[in-house]
Amino acid sequence: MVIDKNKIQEINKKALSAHRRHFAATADFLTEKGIDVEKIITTIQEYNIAIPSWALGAGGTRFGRFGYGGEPGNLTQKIEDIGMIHALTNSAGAISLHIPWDIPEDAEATKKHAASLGIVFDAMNSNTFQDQKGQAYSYKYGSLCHVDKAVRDQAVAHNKAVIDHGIALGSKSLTVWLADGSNFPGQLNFRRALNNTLESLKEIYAHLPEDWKVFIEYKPYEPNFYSMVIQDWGTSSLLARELGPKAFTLVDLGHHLPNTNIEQIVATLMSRGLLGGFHFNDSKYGDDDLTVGAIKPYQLFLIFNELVDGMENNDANNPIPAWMIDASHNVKDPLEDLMQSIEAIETAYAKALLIDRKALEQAQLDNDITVAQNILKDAFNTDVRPLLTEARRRGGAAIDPITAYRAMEIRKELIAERGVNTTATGL
Ligand code: PSV
Ligand code: MN
Repeated sequence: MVIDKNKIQEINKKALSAHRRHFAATADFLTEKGIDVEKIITTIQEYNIAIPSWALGAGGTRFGRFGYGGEPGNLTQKIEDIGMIHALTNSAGAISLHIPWDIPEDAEATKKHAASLGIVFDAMNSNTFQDQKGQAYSYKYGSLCHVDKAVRDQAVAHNKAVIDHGIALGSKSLTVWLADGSNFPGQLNFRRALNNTLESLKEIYAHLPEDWKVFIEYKPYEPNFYSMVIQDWGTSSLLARELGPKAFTLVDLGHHLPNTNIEQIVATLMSRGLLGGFHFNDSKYGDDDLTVGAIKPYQLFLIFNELVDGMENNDANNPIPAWMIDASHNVKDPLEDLMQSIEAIETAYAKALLIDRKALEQAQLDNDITVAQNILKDAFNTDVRPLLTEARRRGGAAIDPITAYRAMEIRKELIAERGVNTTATGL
């Protein structure tokens, strides 16, 4: 299913005059404060967030899964879904594939199809956390860290194959997340597990084309509950350093112990040129994978404060991070959920762009804590919705994506087209 862009314009008409008034008032207010409104709109208009191919269906927990109806049953339909999100938001022009969940049958045709909807291929994700049909060895006791070289070789070969799929699609990066670890003390020799992992990663790294990057994702627990081989950003960045200039750390917001200061991790990594990518989601307890901004929007804003600061003062030559949503939704329409996440990410980004950085620096140099704190609060408390709406409008997208999505009855059409019981691949 492809959205007729004229329909979006038709629906926009109803909301246009209210938006114009709201936007004019906001733009006046911000311009008076010395803010370059046009620059923020352009930045947001050009911003794209990759959608993971595994987030387009309903997620589940280990207790069960409730299908949503009309879920995409193959990669072509997943790309169509992202095309719709992109048409409505003008911000989802990239897809991130998980292999083997989404092996393209015909890479050239898949690439063409995606391009026709304005979508490029972002990071490729390998999967050595599940056993696949016909696989010679099991990953029950680990993959890249395994004590048996034959298992490690199999996992390395899989990662190389994922890179090859990515090359065919025009991707430029590989994300490696390992479930490797142990459930009980004594199960693993930590040093051996880490060394094996590094040696395996070196082989994968050697397979990367010149212009590719590898992102190493960390996670403190789950599915292993005593230790994870790559448990934190320290371990990840240490591995990246040992691998070479194409290796970076990837921060998934849900992969931290409660109350971790993620914004400080972001600043530290960027200051050393080691932040490669981001997986956005939100959480209250653990790796809850909730809609971005649903629980801790201020934390997200503080993270973007560091991202903007790091991008503007890029002494360490940190690449622009790869942005991706990595959320899951058991009870919400996945497409609506993803659009909510996009809105939350762009809201935090736009607010971070409002921060008066000169004044903040002065307050910091003066040790004026009250003023420093208020500068951040002032930006955070500003309503940036009209700027995001204007960015969407100028990009030909919807003034209000979810209202338009519902007005067009897209889910109903998807169910009619694909059926109620289709299941998208993923977790
Ligand atoms: C693991 O929790 C993770 O965040 C990794 O990025 C995986 O690729 C993804 O989730 C799988 O759903
Ligand atoms: Mn992730």
